[in-house]
Amino acid sequence: MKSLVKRVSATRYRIKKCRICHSEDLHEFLSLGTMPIPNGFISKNELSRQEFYFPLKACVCKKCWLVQLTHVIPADIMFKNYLYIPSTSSTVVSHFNNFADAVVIDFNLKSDDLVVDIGSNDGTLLSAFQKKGIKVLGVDPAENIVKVANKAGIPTKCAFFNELEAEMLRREYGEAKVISGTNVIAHIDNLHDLVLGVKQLLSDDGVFIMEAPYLSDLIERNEFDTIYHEHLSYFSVRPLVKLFEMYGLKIIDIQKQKIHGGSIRVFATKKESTLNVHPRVQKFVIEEQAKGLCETQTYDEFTVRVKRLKSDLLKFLKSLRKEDKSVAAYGAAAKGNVLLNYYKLGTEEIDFIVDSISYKQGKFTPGTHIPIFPESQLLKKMPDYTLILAWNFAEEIIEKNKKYQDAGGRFIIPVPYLKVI
Ligand code: DWN
Repeated sequence: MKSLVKRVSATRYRIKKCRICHSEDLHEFLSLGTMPIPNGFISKNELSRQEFYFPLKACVCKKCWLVQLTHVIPADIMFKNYLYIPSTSSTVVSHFNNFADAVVIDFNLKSDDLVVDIGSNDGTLLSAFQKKGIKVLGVDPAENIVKVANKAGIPTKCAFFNELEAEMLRREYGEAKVISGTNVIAHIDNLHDLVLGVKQLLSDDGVFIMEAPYLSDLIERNEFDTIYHEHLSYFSVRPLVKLFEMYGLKIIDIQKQKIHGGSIRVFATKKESTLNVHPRVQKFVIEEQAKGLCETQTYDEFTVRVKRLKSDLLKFLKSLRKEDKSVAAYGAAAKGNVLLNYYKLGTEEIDFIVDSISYKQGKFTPGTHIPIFPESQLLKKMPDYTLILAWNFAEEIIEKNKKYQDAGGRFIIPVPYLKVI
């Protein structure tokens, strides 16, 4: 039977230089093989169609120490019909409410101040600001989700944010007191165009606040499955300092966040801003050096741990099969699809996945073709074990599935280490 897998050649979309400092001295340290776009869930009638597999590898720039993917898949392939809605998770909603509370107080926002959110998705973060009487504007390229946001009363422009777009937004809406970007900056290839756009739109006393998974946590907690085609960059502080300085911006504060397996919230202003630089900014840079984030060995050792994590889980699942135990999964997350494809886990090993997002229910996982059902099916089908693919929400998921555990069901957590509870 003709293979349904269409592997895109390894030379296509390969980068030649670092996206921040343009050095060609890139050290490749991790290969997760080739796999479909991790948010590319497929419907039943697409199961017999060819799927494109793209290389998934990571490298580190030996000049500015930015970790980045070796291949950049064009944004229009990735984001046209994007299936990620943050508002389904109470963890995310409360995280964004706290974000807005803190920013309104810390930067003394007034009702005529404008907050612009880059990659605003369904407007979950902006609605938290809007509820406080702050003017908001979203910018997001995913047509399907922009419709949802506008319908919910969050003014949102369907566009990619860059310098040209920023200039048009400034002309139409005026300068922004706050520009935010949560889990989106890592998705942007041309970071120089992004920073120029921020500079274009931000008021002189304004602040740019970006939040992204933190490289230090990713490496320390073996979070290999957060490395996927959407996430082009994996940030530590050092390369961000360099990027902002190129365009007359300065980092004034950095705050650690627990969300998504460990993130950093970075605050940057124009260098003329009177806002003080918090001493902990320098502390982050020093700590990153001490943790070896500027040494290639750190990344090679990470890959050794990732391979061990894979063999541990595969051995465990094999032992469960020998005992005739049934196994399902929880959370059809993009990271979950990375793990399933890298581990080559399909319907032989995983019977089904349950997920809270209605868009995903009734669909199948890309590459591995595992059916996705509503969460209620977990108790109905009662698999002996359930692999939590959305391990970043393990607490919330386990909390709401006490009945499954009381009935004898057990959860498997795959990251940072294999754990069965
Ligand atoms: O950067 C990104 C991160 C922040 O979120 C985006 N590129 C895409 C996305 O990554 P993801 O797909 O790994 O998302 P999550 O939010 O980590 O995955 C959660 C999945 O789990 C969602 O499909 C919803 C589902 N879920 C569930 O079924 N029950 C989540 C919770 C909390 C639940 O209780």
